[in-house]
Amino acid sequence: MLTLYGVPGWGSAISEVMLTMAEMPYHFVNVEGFDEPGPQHDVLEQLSPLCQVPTLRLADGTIMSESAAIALMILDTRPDLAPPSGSPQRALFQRLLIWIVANVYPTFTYADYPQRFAPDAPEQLQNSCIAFRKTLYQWLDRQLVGPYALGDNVTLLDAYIVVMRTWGPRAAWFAENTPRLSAIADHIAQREELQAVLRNNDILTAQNAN
Ligand SMILES: N[C@@H](CCC(=O)N[C@@H](CS)C(=O)NCC(=O)O)C(=O)O
Repeated sequence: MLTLYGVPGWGSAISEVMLTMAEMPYHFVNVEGFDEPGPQHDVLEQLSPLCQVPTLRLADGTIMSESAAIALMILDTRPDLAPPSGSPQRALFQRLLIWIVANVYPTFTYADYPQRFAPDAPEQLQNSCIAFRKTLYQWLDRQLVGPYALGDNVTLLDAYIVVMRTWGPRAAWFAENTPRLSAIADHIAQREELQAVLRNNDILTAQNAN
């Protein structure tokens, strides 16, 4: 059995959505508060030195971190959750998977913990990360196809879209500035098999999220 360490609504939700799409059962361990000193931090740090969620322990005890690495691992058993090898959509899938974790995700690392990285100018760092993130999402919006991120078929990339749309700058901003991304997130959020996992992570449709 897989064990996923996370916090409802946080980055672990991306992995939860992926595992649910892939019909891979997992046990969820809530490590809320892990980003402050304390027992949850100690548990997670022992597993993964960066102390981030998602962190996944495989059945044999192997530790996986990094949402994109977890996606690639899932594709080993569920290749149908990405476009076929050799297709142009496959290249876009690979590009956007890495692009999101390499560019968008770090804006959260720095903006959520600015004091850690710029103790003399935390507000400046936070503001510039948030502004930069908006430009990234606007570029991403232009790459997306619809009704799912890459067209007619759901892929693991859609897990990022439906979860990240609920994070800053929040659903109302996405609806106004990145309408394609917003519509895709709405479309994914309607999938029957995802209802429980989305509810457990407080991931609502745009109508409800602020
Ligand atoms: N590159 C990682 C980023 C994971 C990440 O930044 N997770 C956030 C929560 S959404 C976190 O654990 N932040 C705590 C920290 O960075 O100290 C991934 O793609 O999984």
